[in-house]
Parts: sequence; structure tokens; C-alpha cells
Amino acid sequence: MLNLVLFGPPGAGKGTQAEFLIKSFGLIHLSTGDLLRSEIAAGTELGLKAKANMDKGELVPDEVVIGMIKSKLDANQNAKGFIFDGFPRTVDQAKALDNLLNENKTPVSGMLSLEVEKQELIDRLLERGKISGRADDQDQSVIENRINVYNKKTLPLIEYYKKQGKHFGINGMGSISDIAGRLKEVAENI
Ligand code: B4P
Repeated sequence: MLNLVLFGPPGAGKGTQAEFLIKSFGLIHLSTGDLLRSEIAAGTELGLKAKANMDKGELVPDEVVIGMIKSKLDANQNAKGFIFDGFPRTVDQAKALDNLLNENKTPVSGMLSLEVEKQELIDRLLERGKISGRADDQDQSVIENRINVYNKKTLPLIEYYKKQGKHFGINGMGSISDIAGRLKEVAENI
């Protein structure tokens, strides 16, 4: 089983690159951002609460996203593997993921960490904000808060996976297809 954590700051290209990895390796895509936006679109209570955090560029509480991931893992027990996109985002989420995967003896294979300069992240997200309608992409101060939250709460995960020998840094600057090629090469050799 191939379980990939696709990692990087907001705007690093996680969602974009997940599409290529799914095609190359036949994995199931689990994006907590997409799952949360589906809840918002459906007008659920969970979605309403999550929206308040997301619109400010804050993280949604750990127990909410961990619960969503657990139910997706339970529902896909015969999968060839998963690509975790935007999850984990805190050390507690990473520990919870290890525990969930260890129940089935299918640990994380590797963390693919996209490295992109800050100004490029801001430019990409503002560009997406012009067409996506995503509230969190339309305001530069919200984007900067997302990057600050990433630096404070999410960046420590690099050390977490380095200690397990599972961290792979990948240059996330350049064309989408070049970056897809770099990711594929690393994932094939994990
Ligand atoms: P996400 O949906 O994960 O949003 P994101 O970090 O901005 O990443 P996304 O995948 O959308 O963007 P991408 O880098 O692909 O999370 C949204 C919010 O949900 C969070 O802020 C948080 O509130 C909440 N949330 C989600 N998961 C959570 C968790 N685990 N715990 C707590 N809260 C959670 O790309 C961005 C743009 O760049 C795209 O428009 C793309 O076209 C463009 N792009 C990509 N690659 C490019 C390239 N090489 N060149 C030019 N443009 C490129």
C-alpha cells in the first residue's frame, strides 16, 4: 500500500499535484479542504462551524478533521493507498493519522513536501481568488494569516516525518508539469 502525505504551505500546489499522483498511482484522494468545502456547500452544522475558521485563515479543530479522515479510511478499506492532501496540519493530527493507519498495519510511506517562495504563494492564491469564489483566497491579509498559521502549527511536521525517515523535499517552483514529474520520480522510489 502506498500512503502519501502531500505537504506544503497554502498555494504550494497540493490540490493541483494530487490529480497527477492519483492518475499515476491509482490512489484515493483525501483532501480535508475539499471535504470541508463539501460540508459548507451542503449547509451542514459541521460546515457552518468550519466556515468561520476557514474564512479567517485559521485551522478547523483537530477533532473535526480527524473524524472526517477516519470515516473515509473506514469506507475505503480495500484501497491501493491514499494521498493525504492538506492533512495532517498539526502534530496531533499526524499522531492520530499514525494511529489510524497502524490499526491496519499500513503506515505513511512518505511525506512529499512542496517548497515554494512566499511571494509566489500569495500571487497564486490571489490569482485563484479572482475566479474561485473562495473567500479565503480573496483577501491578502487572510492569505498571510494562513501562511503564518502554517509556519507556526504545520511546519513542525517536517521534523516529525524527518525523525521517521519519511520526509522528501521537492522544489515546487516552476511549471505544473515539471513539478508533477519531480513528484512522480520521488514517489516511484519510496
Ligand atoms: P486547503 O483546501 O488545503 O487549501 P490550501 O492550503 O490553499 O491548498 P490548495 O490545495 O487549495 O491549493 P494549492 O496549493 O493546490 O485548506 C483550506 C482551509 O481549510 C484551511 O485554511 C483550513 O482552514 C481548513 N483545513 C483544511 N485542512 C485542514 C486540516 N487538516 N486541519 C485544520 N484545518 C484544515 O494551489 C493553489 C493555487 O495555485 C491553484 O489555483 C493552482 O492553480 C495554483 N498553482 C498550483 N501549482 C502552480 C504552479 N506550479 N504554477 C502556478 N500556479 C500554480
